[in-house]
Amino acid sequence: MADTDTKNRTQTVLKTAKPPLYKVILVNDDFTPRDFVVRILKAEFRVPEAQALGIMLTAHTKGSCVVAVFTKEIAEEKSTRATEIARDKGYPLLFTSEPEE
Ligand code: TYC
Repeated sequence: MADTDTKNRTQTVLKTAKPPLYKVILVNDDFTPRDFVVRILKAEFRVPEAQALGIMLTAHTKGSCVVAVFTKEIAEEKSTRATEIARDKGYPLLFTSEPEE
């Protein structure tokens, strides 16, 4: 009888809420040396050399380039920190963050 019990039962399906993601964007300028941009991408975003070079060149030619995607807090922290390191060295280099579509 237990095997053929067809009574409706309520089932709760738990879904994990995904946090909204934010892009960190590298903005081009005319003053920051290319090798400094590559160095900061490697040091602060753990991007390998070849990829750092590609990101830097894309920002250089197109005006900006997405570096990586993180949760909001991490994206903001990382862009602020990388921008501050550049400021300390006297460069106008800018990292911003914005929500991913
Ligand atoms: N445009 C800079 C130069 O010619 C290099 C550069 C690249 C600066 C990317 C910022 O996001 C940047 N020295």
